[in-house]
Amino acid sequence: MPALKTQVAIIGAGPAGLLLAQALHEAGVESVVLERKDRGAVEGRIRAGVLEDGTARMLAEAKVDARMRSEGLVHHGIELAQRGRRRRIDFADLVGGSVVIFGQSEVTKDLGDRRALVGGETFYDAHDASLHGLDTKRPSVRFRHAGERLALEADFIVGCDGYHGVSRASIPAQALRTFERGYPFAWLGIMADVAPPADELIYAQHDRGFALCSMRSRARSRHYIQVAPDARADDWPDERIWDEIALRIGDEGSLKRAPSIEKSVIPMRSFVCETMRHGRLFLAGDAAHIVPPTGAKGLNLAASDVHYLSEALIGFYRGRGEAGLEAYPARALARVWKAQRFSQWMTALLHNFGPGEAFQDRVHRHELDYVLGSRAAQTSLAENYVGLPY
Ligand code: RFL
Ligand code: PHB
Repeated sequence: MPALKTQVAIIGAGPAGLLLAQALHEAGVESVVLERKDRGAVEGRIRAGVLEDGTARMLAEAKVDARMRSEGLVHHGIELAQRGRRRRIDFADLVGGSVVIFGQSEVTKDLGDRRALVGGETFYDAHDASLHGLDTKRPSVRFRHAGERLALEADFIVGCDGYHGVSRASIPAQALRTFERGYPFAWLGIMADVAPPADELIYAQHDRGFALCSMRSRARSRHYIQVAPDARADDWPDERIWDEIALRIGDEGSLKRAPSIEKSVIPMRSFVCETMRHGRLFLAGDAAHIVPPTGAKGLNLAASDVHYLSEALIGFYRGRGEAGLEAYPARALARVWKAQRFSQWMTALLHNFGPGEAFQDRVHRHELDYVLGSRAAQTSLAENYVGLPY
């Protein structure tokens, strides 16, 4: 079996894997990225839309921020709607921060282009990856590519292969420490080429369930509504979705409708794998943790993991030993758990948990009342939404 060699083998060419590869490249550390899908499939995924300042900074350091700066929309606040009444949370006034609206698919395109430009090796369509020798100083990944069986030897393997990837699954069960909770609802997302109803995002609590009006640009809307966990997109014709959004945000005519260009059901889960290191394997991004999307934290946590891990790997190659690598899980998890707390809080605040949870739903309605009337509560929301510092 032909053996390739590199310093860091990265599994997964999503935002975590590509950002890590670029951060390492800028510091002169070589990596090879293995991705099971083709490039078009990775870049076609419609997912995140909100970038924290820290994520924007990481993209700048990786030299992939030009389009985000010119095309991204800087937002200094969000709107919260309660049974149709809307109120602005002013990040600039409360905490002096902002976020950038720029789609994950655009981020991955720019990262992919940069990787190609600097000549970094990426194997798309790399199948059946398996991890070996994680307890040794020379771990390897075996995989299949273009009909050939190949092996990639490295000093370290980093699993950036998402929730369903092979990396976390390669850690022996007795070594894994995981925490998980589910939610009794899902989101139905709709994308349409039409102007969004407001300049900023609208997060709505309503007796019929949560709604979110987001965007990818001034001409492309991305909206979500809370649906039953077993809902199917086919059961929701466009008009039914638009009607629900209008009702839940209390629209008075600003919501413009257009045919959907994408429609999908998104499951909700909170998950943390505290075993972010096992021997010479490290996990980053969705491979190690999932948040419900309400707080817009998933992609941003992938970026902060990459910040901590790239710093540790670069330190190792500059002769600073393994202390940074050993400290990686604790440093990353301190931020991950705070984002888990915030995502769970935003989710509970704005969704209906159903008839069995009537007491809690009542409390959350009054909690939103409290948030809308309290500068202290709004400051905490704003501080977490724009992203805790790292
Ligand atoms: P990804 O993006 O899942 O990438 C993992 C990559 O690994 C590949 N892979 C493998 N490759 C080789 N061999 C294997 N065995 C492999 N198994 C898997 C996969 O093909 C894939 O290319 O993980 P990564 O890089 O950690 O990035 C995480 C983010 O994608 C995710 O956290 C966000 O999209 C979450 N999220 C949001 N995050 C935000 O920060 N702000 C948001 O506004 C936001 N909105 C969202 C979201 C996620 C959503 N969905 C669909 C879950 C909105 C939605 C609707
Ligand atoms: C999105 O635009 O896809 C989006 C925005 C904010 C969220 C979740 C998703 O909280």
